[in-house]
Amino acid sequence: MSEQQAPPERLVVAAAIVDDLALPTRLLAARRSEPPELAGGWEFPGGKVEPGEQPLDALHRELREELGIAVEVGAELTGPYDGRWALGPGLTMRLWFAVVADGVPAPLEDHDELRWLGPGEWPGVPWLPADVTVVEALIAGCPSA
Ligand code: 9L3
Ligand code: MG
Repeated sequence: MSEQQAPPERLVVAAAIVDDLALPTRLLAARRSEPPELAGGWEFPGGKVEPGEQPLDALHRELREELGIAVEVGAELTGPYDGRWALGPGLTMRLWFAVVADGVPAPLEDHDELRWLGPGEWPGVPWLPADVTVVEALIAGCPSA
């Protein structure tokens, strides 16, 4: 009898896009329009790393595709699962701070609204359940938020 093998974990990369890497006060949240079961939930923009792709390359690609921007990437906000954040069955996420280096963020793909959340507003949108934990950790680490 062969044992049941768990499917390989898929890595998702995402960005906490802020106004200033040294002293973040504003955070960019994106409202999903796809797929229907996630539509209306707010998230850190990003997406799945393709096979053979480096995580940071995937992050730059996703932000270019989804928001039309180039970013400067800062520190990683590591999660409790080997540095990653749990998203759901078979999916974990890595997340980095980033600032916009070129372009103006626009909801080009998979989102229908973007919002810059100011000080005190970071918890104030209905984040996807998986992203709520990350927002809380982000706020705890950003006294200026
Ligand atoms: N996901 C959750 N929070 C996020 C991101 C970027 C993604 N901040 C979840 C939603 C999907 C899966 O990860 O179930 C893959 O994301 P995408 O490639 O559809 O953006
Ligand atoms: Mg995405």
